[in-house]
Amino acid sequence: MLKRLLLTGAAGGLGRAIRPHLARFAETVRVSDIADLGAVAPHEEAVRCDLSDAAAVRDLVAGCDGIVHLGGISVEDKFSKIVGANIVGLYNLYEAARAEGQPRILFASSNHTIGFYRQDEHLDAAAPLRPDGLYGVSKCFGEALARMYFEKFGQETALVRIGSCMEKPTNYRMLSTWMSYEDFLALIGCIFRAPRLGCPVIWGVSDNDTRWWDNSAVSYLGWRPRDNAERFRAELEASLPRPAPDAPMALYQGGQFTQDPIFEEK
Ligand code: NAI
Ligand code: 15L
Repeated sequence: MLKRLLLTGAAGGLGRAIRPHLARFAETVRVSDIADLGAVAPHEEAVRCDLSDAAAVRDLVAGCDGIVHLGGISVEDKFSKIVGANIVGLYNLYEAARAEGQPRILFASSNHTIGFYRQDEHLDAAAPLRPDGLYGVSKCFGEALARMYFEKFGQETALVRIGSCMEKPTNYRMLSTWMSYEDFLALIGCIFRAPRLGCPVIWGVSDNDTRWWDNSAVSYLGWRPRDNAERFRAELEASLPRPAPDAPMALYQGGQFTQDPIFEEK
């Protein structure tokens, strides 16, 4: 059991979904976001914080023995927005962790680090990066930064390349990329309980029949995802036309993100 687990990005979609369940892993949960955090439970502490503010992030991390780092820009956006939250913000988090006893970190990386692979390719953690936009590039930076802090200082991080973590798959691609909230929570438990973590890449995906990613390199963590997106196939087929075989949604692992432009600064 952790003493104090920090959850960044607690006001976001994924943060809101897992927040009520984190008392499983820690006596106190410090929830943080730049946005309003809503009602605070008795086992929680709420801290409004902009990840690009180094001094505030140092205070945020102080006293925590684990961090689930979800905060940041989560889709393609202007470079200036991505830089503040995902580049400067990540550096601030790792410098704070270095100064505050090196709490273990779960970094929410993304499948958009490898989005330009085709959907008929199967990947393990050794596959070279193929980001599909500036957002994906920022997650590649995050993985590289975490790896450097591991090699140089022994800071442990789980680099979780999340596929699509939401209540249920909402398109055909997500039958391959979906991860259930329960499987993610089980993964969080394995990451913080492992006697030795290191700095592994972990594919954040449920046990979907049509998944593309191989987690055998991290079997030592004991994570066995239980959900399978296949149970939603009939519902999807009844409600959504299948994309054309040459559409980006059907061709690339990153789906539509491969088609995003470089957004202009204004
Ligand atoms: P989200 O966009 O709903 O939540 C992100 C949160 O970060 C927001 O509440 C936002 O206010 C906060 N944030 C943004 N900039 C900030 C800043 N400068 N300082 C402090 N907080 C800031 O995203 P979601 O879906 O909840 O994803 C959470 C994390 O997981 C993100 O890092 C995302 O990149 C990653 N991820 C999520 C996937 C998913 O399927 N939900 C898939 C792959 C990665
Ligand atoms: C992500 O990285 C995004 O944060 C999330 O909003 C989803 O779009 C997900 O990837 C996905 O690829 O489905």
